[in-house]
Amino acid sequence: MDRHVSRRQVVRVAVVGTGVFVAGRYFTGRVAAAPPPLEQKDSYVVGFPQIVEDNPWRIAQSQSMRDEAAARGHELIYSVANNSEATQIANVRQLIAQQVDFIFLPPLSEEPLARAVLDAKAAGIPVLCVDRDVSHDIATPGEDYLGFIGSDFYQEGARAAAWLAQTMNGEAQIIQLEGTAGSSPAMDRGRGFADYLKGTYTPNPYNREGSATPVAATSGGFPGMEIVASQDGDFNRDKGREVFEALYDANPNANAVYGHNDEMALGAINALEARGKVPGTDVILVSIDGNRDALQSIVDGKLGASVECNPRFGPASFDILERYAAGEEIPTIIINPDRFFDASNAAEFVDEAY
Ligand code: GYE
Repeated sequence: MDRHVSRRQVVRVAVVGTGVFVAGRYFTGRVAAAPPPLEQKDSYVVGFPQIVEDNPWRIAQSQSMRDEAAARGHELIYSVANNSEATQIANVRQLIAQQVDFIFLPPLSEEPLARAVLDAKAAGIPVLCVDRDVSHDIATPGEDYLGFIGSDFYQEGARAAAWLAQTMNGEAQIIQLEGTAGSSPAMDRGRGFADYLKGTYTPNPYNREGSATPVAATSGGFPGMEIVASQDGDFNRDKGREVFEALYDANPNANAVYGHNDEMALGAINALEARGKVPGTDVILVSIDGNRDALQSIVDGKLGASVECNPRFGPASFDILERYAAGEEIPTIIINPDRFFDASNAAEFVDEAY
């Protein structure tokens, strides 16, 4: 069984018989197998400890959360961790110390931030993971936190692979620019792409209302599609460019790029142009997010395609908070619907992009 499936399907038994400290009181006996409750109020104080603000996706997400909090009369306590796990954990602890009502957590990476989720639970504060998830081996959705809202990253990787395999007629030497190591989108986008090319991709069972054009499983895969080099570019344009330069100089026959986000692919496009290469002709690029620069680059014929990963889910996130407070059962995985942008439609959407 591949790690993707096993990680998502893990079912943990609630801890029984151990003592725990909850909100200043010591309990022995069974730990509640549900996230902390949330009382119904007109106005909440909610925490949003953002990861970083170095790319348009993050800026659009923060803006969506701020706008929605303001529209509904809630107070949003915002911080930014500058891509440091230690800082993001400290920022969660700060929110716990302030006794906020609720935390929307975009976890930088799956494992270290899962511990922060457990800290919030112990303090009686419900958490919803937004845009990235934490490790289910450490924190159990539906028990330790409400769950996850975001995109189906595994499918995003497969959609990028499907477009590239078709565009390259099944033959390519691919450089992969990976997202931040240990983050759920980097892991699942890598695996979805690789599995699709191997012919082992099968859509996630939870992807019911996800994308309008879900890719199907393939049989046999694409043996002529080879990932010749792959490295972490931290979801960042400059780092993506630097990593691409080193990988491309070592693999000058590479003729395709898969970026785990648009920013890194745009960095690779800069590097290619600096080397006198023609992106879109000499090297075909595909990435994920659908930001404005990426759509413009598609219009300009440089980037080939971008799988949408919608960052504007403030409204859906606050809906979940209010439904939870009203006592509704919340699904542990909520997938945003995502579109697909290529030369056929990028011009139409560039103005509304972020
Ligand atoms: O693709 C990227 C951002 O976690 C889904 O993180 C998000 C990703 C997004 O930095 O641009």
